[in-house]
Amino acid sequence: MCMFAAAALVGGVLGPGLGVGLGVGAGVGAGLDGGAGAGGAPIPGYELVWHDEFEGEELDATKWKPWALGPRRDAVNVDDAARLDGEGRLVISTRRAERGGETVYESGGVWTEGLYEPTFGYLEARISLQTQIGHWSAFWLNCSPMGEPVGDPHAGGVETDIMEFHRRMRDGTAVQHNLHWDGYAEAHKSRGREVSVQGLAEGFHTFGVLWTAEEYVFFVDGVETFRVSEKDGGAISRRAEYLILSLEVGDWAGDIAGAELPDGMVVDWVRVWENRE
Ligand SMILES: [Ca+2]
Repeated sequence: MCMFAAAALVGGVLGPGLGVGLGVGAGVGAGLDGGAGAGGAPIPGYELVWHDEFEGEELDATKWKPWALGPRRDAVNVDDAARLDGEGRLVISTRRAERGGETVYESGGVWTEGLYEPTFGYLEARISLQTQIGHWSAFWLNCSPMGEPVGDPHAGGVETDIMEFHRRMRDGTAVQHNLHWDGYAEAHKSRGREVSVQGLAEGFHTFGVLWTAEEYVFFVDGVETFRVSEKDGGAISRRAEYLILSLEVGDWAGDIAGAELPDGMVVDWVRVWENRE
């Protein structure tokens, strides 16, 4: 998740070069619980090549590692913010803690940097979202450094926010899909859409993206919600990118002081299919 999207959305004003194209949003019908289902290829010709069902007691260190430990926005990321619940799910939480007599917020996430970095595919996660204001959840792809060289997103990569959500998105009834490219400085560009999702607050939903050399197609609960290509003014990464599941604390999501904590997101699985045809 990029700070520019937060700034642009909070202020309601897009700064120079911040072409966040938030559409009016497609309505998504009643979700199919489980989305793409248990390992079935959602796209003809695609095969499941990587997945984590989050079974067991310990996070699989061959697939994931703690994301961005240390100060991050208005929180401190700690490794135990992300843990398995022993019932087949990854739980990522934000909590209050006292450090040196001051209230701090501990949060975090996991990523696959250096462990698994696909180029193209269909990527999907089944997630139950957080309920409180003040922090946002995300399932996203990125690379580092993103945007080098500027002007060549094929090589420089695209931050691909498959799902971002906080309680201030249409009072907690919508999520966003966002793309960011050409880095995070003056050359930064973005495209995105906010989409309403029926029953978003209840239970699990699947969030996916079909990433090809030509376009990104986003899905919620198996229903296409946003499609963007270079012809639409978007950008496409053609380089390896890592997966991230994260919570972040910041004003974009409202004032965390008003949140009942701990609170967070629950991830049932992450699955990646590749085109083997
Ligand atoms: Ca699971």
